[in-house]
Amino acid sequence: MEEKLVLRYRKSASEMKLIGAGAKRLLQKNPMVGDQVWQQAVLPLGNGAIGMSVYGDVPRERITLNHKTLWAGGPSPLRPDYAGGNILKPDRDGKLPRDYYREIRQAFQAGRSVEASALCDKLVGKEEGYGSYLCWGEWNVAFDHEEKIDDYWRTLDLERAICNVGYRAGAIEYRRSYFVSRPDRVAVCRLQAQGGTFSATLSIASAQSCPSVVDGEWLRQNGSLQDNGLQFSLACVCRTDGKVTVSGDCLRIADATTADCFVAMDTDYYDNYPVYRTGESARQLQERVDDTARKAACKGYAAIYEDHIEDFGSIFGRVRLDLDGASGNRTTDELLARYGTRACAPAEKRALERLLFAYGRYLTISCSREGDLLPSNLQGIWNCSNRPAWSCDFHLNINLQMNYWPTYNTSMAECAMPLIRFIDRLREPGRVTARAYTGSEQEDGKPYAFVCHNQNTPYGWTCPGWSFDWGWSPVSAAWILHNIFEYYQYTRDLKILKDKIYPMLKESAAYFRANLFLDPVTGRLVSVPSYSPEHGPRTMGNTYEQTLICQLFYDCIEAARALGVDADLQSKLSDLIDRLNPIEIGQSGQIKEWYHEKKVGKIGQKRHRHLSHLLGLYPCALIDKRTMPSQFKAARVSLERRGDKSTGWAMGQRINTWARLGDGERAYRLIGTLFTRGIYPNLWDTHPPFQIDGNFAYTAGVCEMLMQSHLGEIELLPALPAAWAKGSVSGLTARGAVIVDMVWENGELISGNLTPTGDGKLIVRYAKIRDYRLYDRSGKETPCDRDEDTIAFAGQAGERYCLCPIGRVL
Ligand code: FUC
Repeated sequence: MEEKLVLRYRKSASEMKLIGAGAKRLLQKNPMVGDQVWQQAVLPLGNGAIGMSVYGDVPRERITLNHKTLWAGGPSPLRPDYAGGNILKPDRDGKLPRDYYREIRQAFQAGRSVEASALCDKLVGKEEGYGSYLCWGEWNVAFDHEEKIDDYWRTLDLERAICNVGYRAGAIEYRRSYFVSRPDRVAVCRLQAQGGTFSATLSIASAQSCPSVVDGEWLRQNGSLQDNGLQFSLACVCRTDGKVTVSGDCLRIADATTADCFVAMDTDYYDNYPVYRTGESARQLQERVDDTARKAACKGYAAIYEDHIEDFGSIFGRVRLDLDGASGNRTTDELLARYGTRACAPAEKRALERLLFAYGRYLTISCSREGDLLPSNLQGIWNCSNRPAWSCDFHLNINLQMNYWPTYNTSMAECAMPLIRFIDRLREPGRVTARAYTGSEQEDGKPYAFVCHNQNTPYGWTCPGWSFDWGWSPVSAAWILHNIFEYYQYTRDLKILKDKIYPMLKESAAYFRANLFLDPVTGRLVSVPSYSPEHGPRTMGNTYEQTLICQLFYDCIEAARALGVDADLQSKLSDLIDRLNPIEIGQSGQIKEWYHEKKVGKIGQKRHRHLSHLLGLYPCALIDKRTMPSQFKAARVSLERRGDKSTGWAMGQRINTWARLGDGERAYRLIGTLFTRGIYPNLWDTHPPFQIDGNFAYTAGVCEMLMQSHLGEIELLPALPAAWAKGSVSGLTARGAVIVDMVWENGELISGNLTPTGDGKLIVRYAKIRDYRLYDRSGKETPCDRDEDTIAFAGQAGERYCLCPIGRVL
C-alpha cells in the first residue's frame, strides 16, 4: 500500500537538530542566512496569498504569518519621483541611458570593446524604492500547562494541507491543527484538549510595529507601512466552548476543550500601474477583512475544513507517484539524515524522493493560486524577516522561471495564472524601461515594446538593477515568456493564448526586433551589450541571450500559427532566427558560452552555478538529440565541465538538464547531492539560505526523468535510473494536453496510458516500443505508424490509449 504523503517529526522546530556546524551561531554572523530554526524546521501552509509557518513549540506556540502583498518599496509620498528604478533624466553630461546604449553598441561594433564595456556601467537603475517583501508577524499561543510533556509529534499532511501538533502534558492530551483555506481566505487554528480543559493566551506580534487591539473575542491589527503607506489589516476571531476574555493586547482562552481561531488578513496592494493600490480607505479595508473573518467564524471549523480539503485535493490529487519506497516509520528528519549514509535502505531513499516530489507540488498549490495578484517569490510566500535575502523578490535570470517548472507537467496549470498576470502587468512599466534604455519607440515617440530585467518587485520595477553585472538582462522577459507560452503548450487553451499570451510574446519580440544589431566579427544579429549570468564578461551577444531571443521568436511564430494571424510577422521572425545562430561548439567540444570562447573554462568561472549557455537544451528545446546531435553531445561536455557541486537551485537545474540528456544515472546522482547538501529537515531547499526554487526544480526534474514531451513527441521513461527500477506514476501532463500514466518494473514499461484532451496526431517515443502494442479503452488495437523508437497515431479527445508489451494481457 502506498504510504501517506506526510512529513513527520518528533520534535518541535526549536528543538530540532539543525544542519551545518554551529547553525544557530551562523545567524548572528551573517544575517543573509536567515533565522536558522525558522528556515530549517518550520512547516509551511498557505492558500496562495496567506502563509503560515508553524514551529509547534511547547508550551508556547509560534507561527510566522505572511501575506504575499506585504511589500515595502514602490510609489510613496516619500518618493515622489519613483519610476520603477528607471533613470529618466539626463545626467551631468546631458545624456540619457539610451544615449549610452547607442554609444556602447557603436563602440562594440567598431571593435572598441574596452571602451564599450566601461560604458555599460551607465546602463543601471536607481536602488531607491526597490523595497522588500516583509514579514507580517508572529502568532503566539502560550499554554498554561507545565513545560514537561510526553509523546510529542508534529506532522504536515501534504494531501490535506494541514499541520498537526500533538503531545501529552500530565493527564491531558493536547492537539493543535492548522491550515489556510483558499475558499474562505482565512488561516485557521484549532486548539484542543482531551481528558481535561486548557487555558492559553493568544497574541499576535506585528513585525511592522503595529499594536493589537482586542475587543470581545476579536483581535485586530490595522496599520500602514512607514515606507510606502501600504495599508494592512488583520482580524482574528476566536470561538470556543470555554471562555474568551481580553487580557491587555491578548485574548485569553480559559477552561476550553476546543478553541477555533480564524485569521483574515490583507493589504490595499493592487497591481494597477502606477498607483499600485486598491484605493480603499483604511476603514474599507478593515471592514473587508473583518467581514472575511466573521463569515469564516459563522461557517465554522468543520465546514471550512471540508471545503479546504476538497479545494486543495482537487489539484494535489491529480498526480500520484510510487517509487516502491517505505520509510519504515522513520521521521522525515531521520530519513534525511540517513539518506547519505550506508545505513539508509534503498526503500527509505525512495520514500523520501517520493515525498520531496510531492512537496514541490504541495508548495506550488500553497503559494500560487489562480486569482492571486503576485506569483511566488524566492521563498514562495514564507518569510520571517524584514530583510530577507535578495529582498525575497522576483528574480528573472532563472529563479522565477524555476518556480514554475513543475507547474504544467505535474498538472497544476491554473497555479501559473498569477505568473501570467504579473508579467502582463509589467508591460506598462516595461515600456518605460524600453524607451529609457534603448529608445524602443515609434516615430511619434509612443512606446510599442516592453522589457524587464533581472530583478523585479510588485511595483513595476522593470529597470536594469543598480549594477550592470547582475542587473542588465533584457532576455529575462523572453525567458519568462517561454515559461508562460508553455501554459498554452500544455493546456491548448486558445483563449488565453489569444487574449493574454500572444500579445505579450509579440510585444517582447518587438523589443528584440528593434534591438538586434550586426556583429561584424561573427556576422550574427546580436543583442548588445550582453552579460552571461552572473559571470560576464560584457560582450556583443552571447549564447544565453541569443538562445532566449531565438526561443521567443519560435514561440511567437508557433502562437501566431495556432491563432492563424500575422503571417507577415511569422516570416520576418523566421528570417531573424536564421541570423541569430545561437549555438556554437568550441575547441574542447563544448557548447560555447561566448562566441569568442575557444577552450572551455578559459573565460568566466569554470564551475559557475548558472548553466546559461545550456538553456537551449533545457528548458528550451533548441538542442536535441533528434535535431542537433553534435550540439547535444557538446552539451554533455559543458555539463561535465561545469561540475555537480553547486547551490540548491543549481543542483535542481542540473537534474533537469541531465534528464534532457537522457542520462538518468547522472540525474539521479545529482538527486543524491541535493538530498545531502541542499535540503533542510523541513524539506525546504537551500541555496543557502532557504530558497524555494530548488524545491520546484527537483519536482520538475523527477517528472523530466519519467516523461518528456518537447518537439512534438511524448517520450516515456527517457531517463529512468536503476534505483527507480519499479514504480508508477499517474496524472502527469505532456505538451499537447495529454495526460500520461505509467507503470514500470525492472526498469521497463509495463503499461503507458495516454489520454489526450483534444483530437490530433500523437507521437510516442520509448526505447523498446517495437515490442509494444497500442490499445484503446475497449481493448481494441489502435493502428499506428511505426519508426525505430516511435509510434504515431491519430489521438481522439477523451479516449485512453494503452501501450502494452506484446503478449501482456490488458
Ligand atoms: C540568481 C542567482 C543567485 C541567487 C539569486 C536570488 O541571481 O545567481 O545565486 O539565487 O538569483
